[in-house]
Amino acid sequence: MKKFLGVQDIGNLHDAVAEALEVKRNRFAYKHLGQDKTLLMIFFNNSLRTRLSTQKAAMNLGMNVMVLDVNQGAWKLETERGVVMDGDKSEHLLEAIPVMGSFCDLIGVRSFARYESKEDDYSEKILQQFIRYSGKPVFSMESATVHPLQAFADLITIEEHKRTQRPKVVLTWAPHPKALPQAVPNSFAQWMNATDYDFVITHPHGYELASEFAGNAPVEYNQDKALEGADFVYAKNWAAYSGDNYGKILCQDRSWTIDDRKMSLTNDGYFMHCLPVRRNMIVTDSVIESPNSLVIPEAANREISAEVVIKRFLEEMS
Ligand code: AN0
Ligand code: CP
Repeated sequence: MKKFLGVQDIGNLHDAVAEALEVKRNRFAYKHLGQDKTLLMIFFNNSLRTRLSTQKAAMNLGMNVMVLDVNQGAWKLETERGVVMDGDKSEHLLEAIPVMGSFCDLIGVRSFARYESKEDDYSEKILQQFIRYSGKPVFSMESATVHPLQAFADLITIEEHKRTQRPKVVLTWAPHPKALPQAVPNSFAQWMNATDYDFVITHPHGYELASEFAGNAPVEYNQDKALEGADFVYAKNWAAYSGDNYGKILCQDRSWTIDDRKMSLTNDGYFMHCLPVRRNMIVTDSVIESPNSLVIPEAANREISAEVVIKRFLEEMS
């Protein structure tokens, strides 16, 4: 593995989940793999879970870990080539990336969509430059269009809790005061489409995801109907993707908030969200605090998804 961005990079999903469950039972068994190896985690955006879980996973594997918050203490970075750098940016990404690469064996990058250019975001312009110029393997810790470590943790969580072989999993849009990226729903849809689950997407008109991620998953615009008989309800807000509405908020309808009535339509379904979550916008206090809420074990599985991915990188190095 030279990079980890999507479900295509992890190979057989059944094997990946089996490996995750084995790593979870015995998370310090591979400590030798990371000896004298260094992980560099680069954050262009905030994080709680990704930062802690990925560092923990690397430490489980015996690695040294360095974390750089690009916006706190580093030089302000220019990302456009050809710019006359007479403004407030002191360094270009094209020097910064190979310098960073020279101090580590593996790089994780968090860099959200900027919503300045759909083309730049959907070509993963920042992450691709790390892949091209760092000289080291690179993984997404949520980049412009994907959050694969989250989707892998979500899959592990569903596998641990499913009560039928082929559960019904519903990805539902929910309201939020700010425009959020499509990375989490994109990856969730991509990974769910790679399983044999009964996977349904529901959102208001105008929130259609990019077809490369949504695939052939049915889209049901009536949220109540979509939730009928669901075993897992995966809530998330995202901004519009389609056409000129890219990055815009089109709907603030609070009737899409996941509350007890919505959950009563499901098959005693579990509630999932990647966190951080705004209570009583996305989900009510009552639902997130209910015994059917998986948000904490789901977050805890981020350590496991990261450990499997980093372990695979290390195995290729040794
Ligand atoms: C981010 C998002 O929606 O992509 C990170 C989620 C893991 N959330 C916020 O910015 C609040
Ligand atoms: N779910 C997730 O990636 O959380 P953070 O943004 O806190 O890392």
